[in-house]
Amino acid sequence: MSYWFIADLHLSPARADISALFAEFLQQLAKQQTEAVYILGDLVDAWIGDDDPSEFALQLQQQLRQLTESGVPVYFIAGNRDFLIGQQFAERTGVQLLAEPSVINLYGNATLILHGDSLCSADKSYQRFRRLIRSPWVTRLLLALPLSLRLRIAQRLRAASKTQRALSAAELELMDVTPTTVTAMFEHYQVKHMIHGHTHRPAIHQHQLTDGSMAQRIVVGDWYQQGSMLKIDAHAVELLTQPL
Ligand SMILES: [Mn+2]
Repeated sequence: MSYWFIADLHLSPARADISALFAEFLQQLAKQQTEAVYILGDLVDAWIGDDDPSEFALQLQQQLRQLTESGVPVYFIAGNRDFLIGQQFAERTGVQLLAEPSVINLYGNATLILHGDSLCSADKSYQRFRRLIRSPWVTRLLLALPLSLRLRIAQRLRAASKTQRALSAAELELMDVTPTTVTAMFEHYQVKHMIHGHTHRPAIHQHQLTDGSMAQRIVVGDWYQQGSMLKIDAHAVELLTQPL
């Protein structure tokens, strides 16, 4: 039996190739010995609300439904692109929404799971924006906007992310996790294992905590040029990729 972790798929109507690979991946999971699947945020490039009637949104929810109906538990932690995924989505798909961060038990190891943007604390202006946009009253306000307006906002966001210029070394640094914040998270939640996405830098890192003990942080990769997944079973921890 294996646990699977994925993040940063950024599924969108503009990338049918990624959606096809994701659909195939879900079908594979239904056929294998899958203990559970954890989606650690940014499943989609933009989510405007569970009332989105688009073919893209409906198809995605159907595909997830098929997997949960096959008996595989699927859990979701929101990222910075899809925090408007809500209760209706959960009911339609059978996917269980988890609070961020959550602690899960993987073969006796208490493991902190989160999207990861909260770890990038050097970027102060982003963290201010995050606190604002993720506050419950802003979420309510966003969802109260007419669907047509939310669609236009999502289109703008998608267009903006497509025209990203090359980033400077300093900007890239800001977009990675802040080591002191990582250490603080390990110690606050009293765990030695952490799994997250967001930075699009798949790797297994070791961190020394202030008491000298070691902790492990696994970063799950994105799905821009390939499928990326983390597979954990009783014997191995593997970061895998699948070609588009
Ligand atoms: Mn993200």
